[in-house]
Amino acid sequence: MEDSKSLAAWQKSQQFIPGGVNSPVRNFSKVGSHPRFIARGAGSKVYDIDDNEYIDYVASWGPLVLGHAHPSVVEAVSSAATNGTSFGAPTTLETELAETIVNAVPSIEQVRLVNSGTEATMTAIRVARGYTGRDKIIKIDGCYHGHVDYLLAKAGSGVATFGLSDSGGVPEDFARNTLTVPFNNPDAVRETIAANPDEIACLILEPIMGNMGIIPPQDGYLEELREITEAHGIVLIFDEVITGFRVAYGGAQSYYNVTPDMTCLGKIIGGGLPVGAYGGKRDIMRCVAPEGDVYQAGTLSGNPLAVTAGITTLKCLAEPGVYTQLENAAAALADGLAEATQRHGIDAWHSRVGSMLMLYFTPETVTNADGARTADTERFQQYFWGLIERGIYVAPSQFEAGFVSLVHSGEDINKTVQAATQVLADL
Ligand code: KE4
Repeated sequence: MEDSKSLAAWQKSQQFIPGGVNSPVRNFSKVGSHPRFIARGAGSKVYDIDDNEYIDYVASWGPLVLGHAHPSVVEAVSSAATNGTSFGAPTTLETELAETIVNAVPSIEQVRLVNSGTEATMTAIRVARGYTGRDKIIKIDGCYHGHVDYLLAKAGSGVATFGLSDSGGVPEDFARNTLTVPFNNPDAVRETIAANPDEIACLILEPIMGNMGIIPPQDGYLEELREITEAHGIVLIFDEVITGFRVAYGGAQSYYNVTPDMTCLGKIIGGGLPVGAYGGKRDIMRCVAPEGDVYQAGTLSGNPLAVTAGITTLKCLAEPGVYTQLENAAAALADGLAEATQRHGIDAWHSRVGSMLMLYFTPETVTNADGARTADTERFQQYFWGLIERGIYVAPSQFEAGFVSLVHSGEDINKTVQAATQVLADL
């Protein structure tokens, strides 16, 4: 496959940007080569600067549930830009997006817009600490909540991909208040609380882990976390940056019918432009400045272009039948991959919730991060390159998720299954 232009672009970008990329997961070093530089996207496809076409399942790591360059989003953002790009003053667009989120997400009575998922999770924890007056937090081994100093302990996504147990540059003292427990283990949460009575401000988790592949909650797990945290006055925070508007219009909390105290959002609510959000019960959000004393701010928070992309995207997702369409397309892909691994006797664990899925090269059952870590990443590397060579673009890491969009056609799915079947036959 021709990739000389991407190679040259990467050699140049490394002169000016660490690792040649603005986010580590985009670097292909863990799959043994250089990244493809993307020229454009259209629908379910992306095209690199060597003019190779790929069916895209990275979807910019989740936001592009409508596919690339959706006409409604492009038109709305282009039109908004003619009115100016930023004012540093309130606009009715922000209220419109906030109202849409409040009406969609069960736990959110008030919401603050920020610029990224990291800002959302960082601030939600600050609010929980301000609301409870407590310092310690519980996170789940393998969950990734952005590059917040005290949340990089045992994180997923790029931290797991690059085998970093946590991150350099984070003083021990910063991580001291972060307690980590395994996913799908409510007793570990009970034990941690018992060992730290009245000291824990919040428990933050991805209700469906999407940064160690895809790991769903086992039956009753989220309900137990809700009970335990309620009983101890601990703020339960669902990090729905990936799952929000992805697995259901109301996110994982409506999919599983469990209501947290606070929710973090990102990705889809920006429609591919930078938007994050944190929200929750009014009596908690009352802590946020200028009403309360918990400070959070942002020059471009609620940016009119980004908010316009988000509003337009959520309007499309509110249409009837959208999540059934996503479910059917993703199920067809998952069934095809499962049949292919079975046919070729490949040890694999398949995981999917709605339109997010992952194939793990392991004979084990994956119910937590340790299960995900049993996966054969060498084999994943071969699988990844086999797919790239056949025009299928998946995340360059076993510890990420695959995303199906509303514009992945039956032909796309069939082509993907055929390509994967050929690759798996050669593994
Ligand atoms: P951002 O700061 O990257 O917008 O969001 C951080 C974040 C928070 N919470 C969850 C559950 C997330 O998945 C993320 C970011 N996800 C990664 C990929 N899994 C973003 C990709 C990247 O780091 O470039």
